[in-house]
Amino acid sequence: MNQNADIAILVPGKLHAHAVKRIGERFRLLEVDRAVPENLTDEMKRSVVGIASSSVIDANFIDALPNLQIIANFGVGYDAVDAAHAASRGIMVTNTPDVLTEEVADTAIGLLINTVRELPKAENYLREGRWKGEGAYPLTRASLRGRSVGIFGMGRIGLAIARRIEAFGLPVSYYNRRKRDDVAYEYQSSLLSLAEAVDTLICVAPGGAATEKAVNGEVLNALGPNGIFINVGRGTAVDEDALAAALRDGTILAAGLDVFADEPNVPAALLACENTCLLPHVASASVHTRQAMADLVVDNLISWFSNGKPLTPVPETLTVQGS
Ligand code: NAP
Ligand code: 8YV
Repeated sequence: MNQNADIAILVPGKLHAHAVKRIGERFRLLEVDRAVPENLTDEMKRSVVGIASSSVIDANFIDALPNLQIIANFGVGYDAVDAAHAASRGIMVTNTPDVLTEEVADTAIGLLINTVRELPKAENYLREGRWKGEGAYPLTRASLRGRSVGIFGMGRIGLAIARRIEAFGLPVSYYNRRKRDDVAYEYQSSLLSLAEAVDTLICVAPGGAATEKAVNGEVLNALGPNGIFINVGRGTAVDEDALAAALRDGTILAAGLDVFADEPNVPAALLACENTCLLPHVASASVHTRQAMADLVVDNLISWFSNGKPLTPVPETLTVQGS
C-alpha cells in the first residue's frame, strides 16, 4: 500500500529496479532521465522532498529543488553528491555502508590474484587452444608469496581486505589521514611512505578533491619495479596517465583496476598495457549485494520521513535535523 503518496521522491537517471519498485510502493515516484535543472517541471520543483540516486547530484540541481530534505545515494562512495553543499542547505545525505563491505573485499582479493597470477590471461590461452598448440602457459613473473601489502584507505572495506590478506600470511600496513587505534597493522603517515614500505598497494580510498590523483608518478616510483597496484576505491584517486606510463616503462610490474576516473571510458593507454587486469566497476555487483544496497537506500528514506532519523547519514550531514 502507498502510505505516503504525498511525499514525492525523485529518481534521476538509472537506479536499481528493486529500489525504484519499493519507492513506487511507498511514496510518489517521479523520474527524470538526468539530474539537470532543465528536466524539472514546476510541479517537481515544488513537490520533490527526496532524491534517490546513483547519479551526479551537484549544487545546481540541489538548488533547483527548494523543498528538498534528503538525498539517498546508492553506493557507499558519495563523491558524486555535493554533500557539503547539501549540508549547508540543511539537506540530509545518506549512503550504503556495510552491506557491501565483504563483497567488495572479496572482489579486491580476486582482482589481486588475477593481476598477480594472470588467471584471466591463462584462461584465454586455454580457450584459444594454445595450451595444446604451444604447451604450458608461461610461469608468472609475479607471486603473492613474499609480498607486503599496503592499504590506502583502511576503513570498513580496507579492514575487510586486510583480514583476508592476513589469512594469506602477508604483512599489512596502511595509510589514512588518522591512525586507527583499533587495529595492530603498521601505520604510515603518508601515502608516499606507505608505497616505499610495500610492494603491493591496494587503493580503497574515497573519491573527491582530497584524494584527487593521490596515486601519482612519485608514489608509483616508490612502489618499485616489483610493484602491484590494485584500485577498488575511485579512479579519480589515481593519475591515470602516470599509471599508464609506469606500467609501460616497468616502473611497476602490473595493475588491477575496477574503477576509472571517467567511467565508462577506460583510457586507451591502460587498455594497451598487457600488464593490466581491468574490470568494469563490478566490486559490489552481485544480485545479493546490490539488492541489499537498494533496500538501504529506501529504508533511509522511510526512516527519514517516519521519524526524521536516517539510518546511515554521511559525516557531512550528521547534524542535519529532520523536521
Ligand atoms: P570508509 O569506511 O569511510 O573508509 C574510507 C577510508 O579512507 C577511511 O579509513 C579514511 O580514513 C580513509 N580516507 C578518506 N579520505 C582520505 C584521504 N584524503 N587520505 C587518506 N585516507 C583517506 O569507506 P568504505 O566503506 O571502506 O568505502 C571506501 C571507498 O571504497 C568508497 O568511498 C568508494 O569510493 C569505494 N568503493 C568502491 C566500490 C567498487 O565497486 N569498486 C564499492 C564500494 C566502495 P581517514 O578519514 O582517517 O583519512
Ligand atoms: C557501486 C560503489 O558500483 O558503493 C560504491 O561506492 O562504487 C559501488 O558499490 C556504485 O555505487 C553504483 O552506482
